[in-house]
Amino acid sequence: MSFNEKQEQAMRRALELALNGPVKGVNPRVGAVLIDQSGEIVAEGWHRGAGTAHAEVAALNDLREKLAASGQLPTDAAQIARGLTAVVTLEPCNHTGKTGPCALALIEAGVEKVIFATNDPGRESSGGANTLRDAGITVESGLLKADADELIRIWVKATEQKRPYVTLKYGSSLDGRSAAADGTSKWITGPEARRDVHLRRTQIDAILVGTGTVIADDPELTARALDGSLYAEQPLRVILGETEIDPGARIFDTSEGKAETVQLRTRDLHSALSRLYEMGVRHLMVEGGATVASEFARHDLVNEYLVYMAPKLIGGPITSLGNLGVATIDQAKVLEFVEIKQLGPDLIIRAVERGN
Ligand code: AOF
Ligand code: ZN
Repeated sequence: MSFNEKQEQAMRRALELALNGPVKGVNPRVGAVLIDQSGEIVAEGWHRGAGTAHAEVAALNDLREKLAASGQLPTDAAQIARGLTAVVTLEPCNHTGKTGPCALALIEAGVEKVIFATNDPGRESSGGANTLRDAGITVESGLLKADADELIRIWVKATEQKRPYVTLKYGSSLDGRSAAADGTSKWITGPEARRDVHLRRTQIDAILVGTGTVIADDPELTARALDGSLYAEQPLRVILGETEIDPGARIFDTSEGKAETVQLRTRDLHSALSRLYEMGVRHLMVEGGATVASEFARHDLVNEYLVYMAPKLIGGPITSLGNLGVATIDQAKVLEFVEIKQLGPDLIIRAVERGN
């Protein structure tokens, strides 16, 4: 295998390591490996979530432990990575946040070269590449960039837009209805779709519904298996709107590992999203009802539509979305499908606004 192929293999390993990190939270998933001059991996690390060591530091710690275990720790213990190359999925950070700057840690450890896949979009944290170059380290970027970008797609979008990435989720009949004329709507889609919704709830930071939905449906808004048992990962529950909610509502029940619930007493979606971002929410799932869902869509605050479509026809007046501010067909919101899959009898459709 050529040296270039070994570098690419090292980056693939770093991408794989990154997947060990949490899918949600304020920090991205990042993986790092250290390779020697023949391209062999000598140490590995990944970021385990906000407040813990960054991937590069985790890899340096791994190296230190391995050297110590084999009695090879150099006398100048600071320079443990002399001559090694760091292969990282994200540009090493340049700032002191909850942890120190990775660029500095790599410089101090004596690495010779740094290869990273994609840039850090954070305004404060970016600039690591330049710091490394200024210290005389060879820096290359762009190796397997597309894979690294896909891995942190949601986090990057949220960071750039300074508000949570919004997934708007709704269930719908083939003809775009969410309920029958009498308002009944339970189980339009089947158990496979329901299971999928609940699994996705474990992968997001927060789930939002309007006060109307809380009053009408008294939902629990937890992430549960089909047998009703709670998953370990639960999203923060968010109620949007000014109407007072009965403190006895199921959404306020925090027993048995159920998440906290907050009510944002505002109708201003921008301020609601800013507050959620400040609270650490990077991926928000908006689950209804139709009024809240339509408001998010109308204000172009939806990054991704997640539709569970049942092969049923309901007809009548109760549609999944209401007024979107589309007065004439030229104003229709044009989306593109990025995923279509059959789940039992139903379809799951993911769509994004073009260029979003
Ligand atoms: C890296 N390696 O493994 C990660 C990075 O508050 P802190 O100190 O944890 O810094 C968080 C920021 O650092 C985060 O917003 C992102 O820009 C970057 N994440 N950088 O060099 C890592 N997780
Ligand atoms: Zn860092």
